[in-house]
Amino acid sequence: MYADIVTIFPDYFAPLDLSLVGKARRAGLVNWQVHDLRSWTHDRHHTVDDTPYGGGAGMVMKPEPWGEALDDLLDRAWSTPTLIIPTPAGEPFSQALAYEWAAASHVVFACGRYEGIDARVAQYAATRMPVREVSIGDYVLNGGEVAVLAMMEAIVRLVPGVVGNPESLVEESHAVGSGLLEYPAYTKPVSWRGWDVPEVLLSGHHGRVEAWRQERSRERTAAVRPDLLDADNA
Ligand code: 6GU
Repeated sequence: MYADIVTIFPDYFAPLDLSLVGKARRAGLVNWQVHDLRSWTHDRHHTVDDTPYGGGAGMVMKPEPWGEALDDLLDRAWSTPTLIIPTPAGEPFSQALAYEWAAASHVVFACGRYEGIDARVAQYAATRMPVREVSIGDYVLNGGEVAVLAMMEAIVRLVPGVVGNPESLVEESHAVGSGLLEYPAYTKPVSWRGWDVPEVLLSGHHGRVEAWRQERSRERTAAVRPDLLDADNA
């Protein structure tokens, strides 16, 4: 999995070199390059935005630097990448998309700022590569950078070899596949500040443990995400 990340704030992506994701890069399992959109401008002030046609508040990112950036990245690519445009107006990002892009050889993230990127950029891009506009939730961020950090973490941990014990992904994908939220976890000590670890987890009885965990998953899902029960039923 190789990613090009285009942004006007390259510094946002320094934390990708930390922890599991940074380790995966150093191990050669994934790689990415961060590009400053302003390197595709030609004016003295490296202008990337302008006022919106039709009026309204805020600024819109100009199409020209984006067009040149995409052309350059496509010229350098050995195969056709997927363009991912983070926007609160996009389709929901999901574990399924994370799996899809973890298996992709090349993705390009286009981080918009202000009120977004001139809509013709996505139209042009779609003539040259698959384009996905995606949102990470129903709230508004100032730009796509933080969304790309979240998506990169979700994607990279699914690249084969990145997570040490693939069993943990299997368990998790069961949780995702079942459409239920994760059950609560406990570790030592068995008694802490008057709260005890649920007896069943100490029983060593695998079947009872599984049944208890599934009950807790259903309970939690019903409490905070009833939409998931409706969607999946059971
Ligand atoms: Cl992907 N971008 C921005 N700017 N805001 C968001 C988002 C993305 N997802 C949720 N809010």
